[in-house]
Amino acid sequence: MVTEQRFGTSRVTLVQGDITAQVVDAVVNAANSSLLGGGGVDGAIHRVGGPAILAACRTIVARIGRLEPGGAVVTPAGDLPARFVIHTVGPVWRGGVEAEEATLERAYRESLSRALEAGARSVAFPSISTGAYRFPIRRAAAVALATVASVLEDGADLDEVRFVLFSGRDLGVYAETLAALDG
Ligand code: AR6
Repeated sequence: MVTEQRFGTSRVTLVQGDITAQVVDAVVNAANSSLLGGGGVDGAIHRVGGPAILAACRTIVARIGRLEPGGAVVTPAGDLPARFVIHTVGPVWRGGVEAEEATLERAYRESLSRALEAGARSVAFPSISTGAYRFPIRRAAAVALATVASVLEDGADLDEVRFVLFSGRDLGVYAETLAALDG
C-alpha cells in the first residue's frame, strides 16, 4: 500500500487515525457554514480542543458572518496538540450537478493558503465532505490528492501534508489514488 509520496520538496502521507491526535502544526476541520460546531470531525475537534476554539470561531463569525463552502479560516487549536485549526467547509454532495468537485478543490486550496499564512510546516487533513456531506469517497480522494499535489509541486513551503483517514477502507482508497499520481 502506498502511504507516502514526494511532491516538490514536500511529502504527502496517509495514516489511519483520529485527526484530533495529530502532532502537526495545523489540523483541518471539516466544518459547516455556521462555524459553531457539529458532528464527525467538527464534533471531535471542539470536544478535544475545548472552548477556546469555539470562542475564536464566534469572533470570526461576528466579523464575516457565515463561511461559504470552499472557504477556510484559521483559529488557535486550544487543547489539541496542533498549533492551529483551519476550519473549512466542503460541499454537500448533490449528485455532481452543482460543481461539487470545484468547491472541494477550493476547500483544500484555501486551507493550505491559511496554513501557509500562519507559518505552518505540517498540515493534517481529514477526508473533507465524505461523511455527513456524502461526497463519494473515490471522487473525493482524487480531488483531495490531486489538489494537494498540485499546490506542493508549485513550490508551497511545507514539509508534510498528512491525510488522516478514519477507516481502513478509506485509507485503502486514498492509497490507491496516491499510487496512481506521479510524484
Ligand atoms: N478523525 C478523522 N476522521 C474522522 C473523525 C476523526 N475524529 N471523525 C470522523 N471522521 P464528517 P463532512 C471521518 O461528517 O462530510 C459535521 O457535522 C468520517 O468518517 O466529519 O465534511 C460538520 O459540522 C468521514 O470519512 O465531515 C458539518 O455539518 C470524514 O471524516 C458536516 O459534518 C468526514 O466526515 C461536514 O460533513
